[in-house]
Amino acid sequence: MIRIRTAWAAWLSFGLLLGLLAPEAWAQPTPNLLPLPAEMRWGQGRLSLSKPLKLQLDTSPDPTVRPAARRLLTRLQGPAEPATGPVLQIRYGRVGKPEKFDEERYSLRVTPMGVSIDAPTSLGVLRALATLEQLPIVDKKQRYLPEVDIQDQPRFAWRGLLIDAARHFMPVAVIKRNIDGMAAVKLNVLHWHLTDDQGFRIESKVFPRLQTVGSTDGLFYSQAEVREVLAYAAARGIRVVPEFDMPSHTTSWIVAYPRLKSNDSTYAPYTLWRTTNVAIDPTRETTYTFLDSLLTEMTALFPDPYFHAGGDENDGRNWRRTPRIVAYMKANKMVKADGKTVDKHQLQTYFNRRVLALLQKRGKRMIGWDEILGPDLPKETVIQSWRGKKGLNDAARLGHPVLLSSGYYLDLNNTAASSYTTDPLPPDSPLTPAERQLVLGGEAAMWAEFADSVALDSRIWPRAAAVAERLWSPQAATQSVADFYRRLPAVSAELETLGLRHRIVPELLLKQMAG
Ligand code: CP6
Repeated sequence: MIRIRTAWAAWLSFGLLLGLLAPEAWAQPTPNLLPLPAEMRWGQGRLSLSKPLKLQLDTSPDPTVRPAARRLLTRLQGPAEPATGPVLQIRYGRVGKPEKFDEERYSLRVTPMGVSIDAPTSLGVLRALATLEQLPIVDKKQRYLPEVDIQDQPRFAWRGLLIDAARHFMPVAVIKRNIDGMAAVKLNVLHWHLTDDQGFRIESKVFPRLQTVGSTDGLFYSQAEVREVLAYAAARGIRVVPEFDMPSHTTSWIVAYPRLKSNDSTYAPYTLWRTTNVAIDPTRETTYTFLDSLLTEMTALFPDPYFHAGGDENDGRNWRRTPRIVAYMKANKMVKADGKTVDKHQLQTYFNRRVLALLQKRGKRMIGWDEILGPDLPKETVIQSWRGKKGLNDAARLGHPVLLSSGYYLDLNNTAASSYTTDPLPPDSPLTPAERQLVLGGEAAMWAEFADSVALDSRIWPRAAAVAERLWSPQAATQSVADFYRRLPAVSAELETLGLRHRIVPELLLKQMAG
């Protein structure tokens, strides 16, 4: 007994002595995780990756989990499936449904013996795998996972990326690799901007002129390609919300089907930058018969419960210059307080309500840009705020679920730091606790007037990672811009390996430096 105690004490004092002499020598480097997990505790042990991990997943009611784990292991250690060795054990409770904002919580533990992932839903497992991908440390040619215990969950349920595929068409392969990038930083909603003045980029079987005449370069997604993208995203726990932008931003629709137009002005040829302020005619019943057929087709194609109907940047000029529409506004008392001046906003609200009814009939919740906000707008409509923080606060005060995009516009070439410090709910937010509950999250936005499919990746990455961390990680742990920039190169390198080319090629850089 005494001898054991003595041995213990000896070892203890030896350990303490070493600890006192060189604490840093014993602290191993920690990986640069991004987004930062909610809680993590680093240990001193390590799990060498010289022996490949064996996947242990006993039953998997969600068919996405095993392929996701295999993809991760292939990226970590190659395609070998060893029969023995340290184990990656995955356990989860039930199938997670991204479209239901199901739980994304997970715990991830690495010990010298193996790795274990536990989560209430399969969605949590997918997020844990994204963290695991960022864990390996390379040390004097040895690769290992540091011992760690991570408990993680997102701050906001809606962490989106808007990709404008209308101004410049973005091929399926480009969309897919950006979905991979999203998964790497735990973004979970692809907002696919499919139509705009310059092009209608999705096949309609009911109104085929939309894509054949409405896309001057003939580039659009077939419905089979759309399904392929939806499956690819779903396998990564990512929702896809399509946007059909109306009543404005619809030159392509009107060129294809002139019966939608408001007046008889001739339409300027397409330009990438500025188009005339056209809007489809909200006063004719034929407009709604058209939309009913189109939305029936498109809501069946996209399974997500949310559907984006645009609503931005309609200045009303096109309506005010059309005598028939002005007469309609007067006849329906859509006038300002003076009782005389027509109020296009009331007509837009009327249009929104009609579109909302068409979407609700198909079981969808409507999203619109912040211009559609008004006292008569039904509360279930989700508002996406892009013109400023005010839109977000106004919408929440009026009882609407709301998303922040103002401050997250990647195409404006703002810095990652400016996105990083933009918080949907900063400590000084004027919203009440009940109003705060309505803030679902936010979306980075990549408008593509000035970016084609080659430039796209380098405009989105790595800056979208700033929005990803802002929306996933706890507020208190993410107040240092410097620490964010310190961790960013690691995720940037990870994104490069996913095919998202955004770094300056080192050889070129060296040549430039050499003059
Ligand atoms: N396209 C569409 C755009 C923008 C919007 N809608 C936009 C406006 C201003 C800025 C960036 C983008 N290019 N359809 C507004 C939501 Cl600064």
